[in-house]
Amino acid sequence: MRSTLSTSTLPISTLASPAASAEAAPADADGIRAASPRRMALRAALLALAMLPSAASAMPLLAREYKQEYGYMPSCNACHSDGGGSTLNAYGKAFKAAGKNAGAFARIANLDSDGDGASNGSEAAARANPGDPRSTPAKPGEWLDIASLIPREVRAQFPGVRTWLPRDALLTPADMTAAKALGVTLNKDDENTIYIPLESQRPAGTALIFRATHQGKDFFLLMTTDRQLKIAQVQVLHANAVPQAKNSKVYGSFAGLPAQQVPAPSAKEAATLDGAIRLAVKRAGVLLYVRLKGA
Ligand SMILES: [Ca+2]
Repeated sequence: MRSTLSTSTLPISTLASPAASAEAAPADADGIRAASPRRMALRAALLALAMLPSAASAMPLLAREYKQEYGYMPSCNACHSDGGGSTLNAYGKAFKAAGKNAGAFARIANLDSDGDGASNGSEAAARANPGDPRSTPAKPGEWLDIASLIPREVRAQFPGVRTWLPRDALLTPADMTAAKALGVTLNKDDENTIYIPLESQRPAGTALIFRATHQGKDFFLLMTTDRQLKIAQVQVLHANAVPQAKNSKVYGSFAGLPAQQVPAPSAKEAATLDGAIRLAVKRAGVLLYVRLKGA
C-alpha cells in the first residue's frame, strides 16, 4: 500500500506545535510506540510538510518557498534528479540561475525547463513536476507521494519495503530532559526526521540521517536500527567536506548496540575524526530513543 496523503490542507504551524509533537502513543511490546492509524497519517502528513533533512540542508527552506509560491509542498524532485542531495534537474538549474530565492519562481514561470511542452508555472499550478518531463499537467503522476520523499539511500537499506512512515523528531522539553539523563544535550539543531519502514503495517526498524562535524566541517551519516532500536549499521552518506570520514574503521563498532547506549568518545579520542563520529552517533541514538521510546 502506498501512502498518497495530501499535505496541502494542513497548516504548517501545526508542525511546530509542542502539543502535536508531544503526543505520545502507548508503548507496544515491540518497543517502537504504536500509533493510531489516524495519528500515523497525521504524522506522515506533517512530516511531508517538514520535508526531509538530508545532506541537502538548504532544501527545506527552498521547499517552503515553493509552497509559499504555489500553495503546496513539493517533493525534493522538483529541483533534484533523484531526491535531496542529488544533482539538480533542469528546473533546479533554472531556479538556481534565476537567483534561488522567492522571486526566482516568477522569473522562470514562463520557461519550460523540462521540455515537456508545459510552462514551469502551469506545471506547478497543476501540481505537476516542472523538473520532470514524465510529469505534466494532464498527468502529474505520483511525484508528491510521500514515498518519493524517502531518500534512496534509506530505501536501499530496507529493500522490498514500500510503505514508509517519516516521523518528526521535534524535541519537547521532556525529550531534552530525557536526553540529558542519557548524557546528551540535544537542541533544536538536532531535530530531524526518523524514517520508519513498515512491513505489514508494523515498524520494521528505523533510519536516521544526521550530521557529524569534524574540525568545523560537516559530513552526514546514515544509521539504521532494527525494530527494537538496536543499531544495525552506521555508514557514511555524504562526506565531500570530510572525505577521510569514508575510511574510518569506527563504524563497525556500533552494530548491535542499543541506540541509547552508544559510548561517548574517550578523552583521547574526542578531537579525532573517530571521536566526532562516535559523538554524532551517540547523539543520533539518543534522539532516536527519546523520540520513539521516551524516557
Ligand atoms: Ca513536467
